[in-house]
Amino acid sequence: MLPAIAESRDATAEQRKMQDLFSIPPELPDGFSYFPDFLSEAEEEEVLRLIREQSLRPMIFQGFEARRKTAGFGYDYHFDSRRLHKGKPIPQAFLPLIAKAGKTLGIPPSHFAQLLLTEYAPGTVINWHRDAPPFGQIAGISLVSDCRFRLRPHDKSRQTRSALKSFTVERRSLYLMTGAARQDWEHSIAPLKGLRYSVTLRTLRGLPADYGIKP
Ligand SMILES: O=C(O)CCC(=O)C(=O)O
Repeated sequence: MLPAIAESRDATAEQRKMQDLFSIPPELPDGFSYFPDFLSEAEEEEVLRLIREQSLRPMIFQGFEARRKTAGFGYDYHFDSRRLHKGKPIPQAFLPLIAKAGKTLGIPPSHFAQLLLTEYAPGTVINWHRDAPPFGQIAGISLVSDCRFRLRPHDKSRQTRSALKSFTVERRSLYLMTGAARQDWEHSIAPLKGLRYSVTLRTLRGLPADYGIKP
């Protein structure tokens, strides 16, 4: 009995070591920042309540209905006309969340020109893409479920298996993509295990800082 117990203890220690090894986040590209526990549980509930007050509609992307629902505010990019359009103003109720994200990221809240609310049904993916060209920095807040976030170089010749970064983005976390992570890398989300919501905040490139929200 004793050796078996010792063996099973060893196995557990070994497993823990392996888990630790796999939970070490991969080295992320320059410009990707991650803030776990950005929201408390109570704040997450409050943001969910605000999202549920909005009417999210199935997203149409290049003529097809995607399996996610969205509601966008502020500036939006239309892929057909390849132009930015000014939509409904960002609801005041989201200002405290935007201010908190801005404070954490060192971005003045007025620089955020778009607020995008997204609901992902279980099983939904986001395919490989870079965000639309007029947008600058991209911040994402995750709610309800974790997701498997992936990054790969945009340059096809560098899209090797070993260049792929795959890591968990937890519920209640905040991430930022700027610089190389925004420009030289693409991102995607693996099929979601559960319902997930995200709040995406985008700045615009090269415009004065008076186009965004007014605190
Ligand atoms: O939900 C997210 O965190 C990512 C959203 C995204 O990549 C997008 O809307 O382009």
